[in-house]
Amino acid sequence: MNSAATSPAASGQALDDFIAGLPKTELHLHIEGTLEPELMFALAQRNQVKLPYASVEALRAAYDFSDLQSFLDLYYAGADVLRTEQDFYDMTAAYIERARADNVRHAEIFFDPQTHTERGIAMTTVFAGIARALRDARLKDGFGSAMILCFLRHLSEEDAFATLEQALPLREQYADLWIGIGLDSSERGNPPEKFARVYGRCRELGFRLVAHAGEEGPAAYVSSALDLLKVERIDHGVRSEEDPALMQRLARERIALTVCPLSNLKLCVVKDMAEHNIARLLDAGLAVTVNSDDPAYFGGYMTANYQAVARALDLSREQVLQLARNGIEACFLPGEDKLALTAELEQYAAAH
Ligand code: ES4
Ligand code: ZN
Repeated sequence: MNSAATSPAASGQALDDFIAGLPKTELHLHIEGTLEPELMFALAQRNQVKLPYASVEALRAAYDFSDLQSFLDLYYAGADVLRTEQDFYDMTAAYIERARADNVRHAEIFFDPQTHTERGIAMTTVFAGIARALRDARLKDGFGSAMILCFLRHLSEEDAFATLEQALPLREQYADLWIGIGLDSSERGNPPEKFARVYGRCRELGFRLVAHAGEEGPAAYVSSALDLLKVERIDHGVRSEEDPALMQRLARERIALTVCPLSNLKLCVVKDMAEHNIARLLDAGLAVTVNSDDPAYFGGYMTANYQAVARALDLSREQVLQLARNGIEACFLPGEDKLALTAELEQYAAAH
């Protein structure tokens, strides 16, 4: 073995390789946020939709965000190319290919029906396209997945109720996939309490509940998502650190945070990856997980997210492994499936 093998650069490479092969779960992924510019242009052409960008390069160059809203404006505009069931299928199939390459074993996928039904796309079109791709992937090689329907928090609770009513007739047909409800879009000024009644209804209906909170909004939104919406996981949640009592509660109750490092960097939630608090959250005993959010817009899928934080924060192999363990613990699979995934993870760690 030459001396380079023990240099910091070489050990960084070894950890990058360990991360690449690690069996992963993905718990915070907006399917509309996986639409790569190339596919967006192809769908625009197929559907004769005019995009306000001359080229793939010009579109990519526009991915320079200052905050959540500056991103959401582009994300909703980009989703306009999605018109047919095949469009939703192609987008989802492309995501699955990327996820497989990153050794993702199970993905719990957000989708935003209001983004589409508002444009006159039928609820059935959205469900059918996404679900067909997920079912094909399951049959092909056991790629595991679930669907989490998200309400857009910048719209009214009444609108969320109407969306739920439109989706419920499809519940039985998609019972193998549609397991949960989430809450996304513009956080500030749209606190969890705005959706307390519709979450109460979703809870009665037996859905698993999650919500975005503490991304741009304050730690108080994390607390109210737990107390008023009764969610089981918090999406993002990085601002929980501002409330020590909340931190203790999250640690004690092992309430998972689905953290998205590259998203936080691109949306200026953190100035520099070296300032990301994920290692501190982990050290405080929280069930933090690594996820990719809107990978087509934020510059990387699962492996890239793990590698970015591992490098910037100089994470140990054990810390990386704990993040992956947390991802299995926090997912909505039945206990026996979690045990099987954990066994696969521990076997990988023992062999690498
Ligand atoms: C989102 Cl990063 C993020 N935050 C809130 N809502 C979203 N929808 C898609 N990506
Ligand atoms: Zn998100």
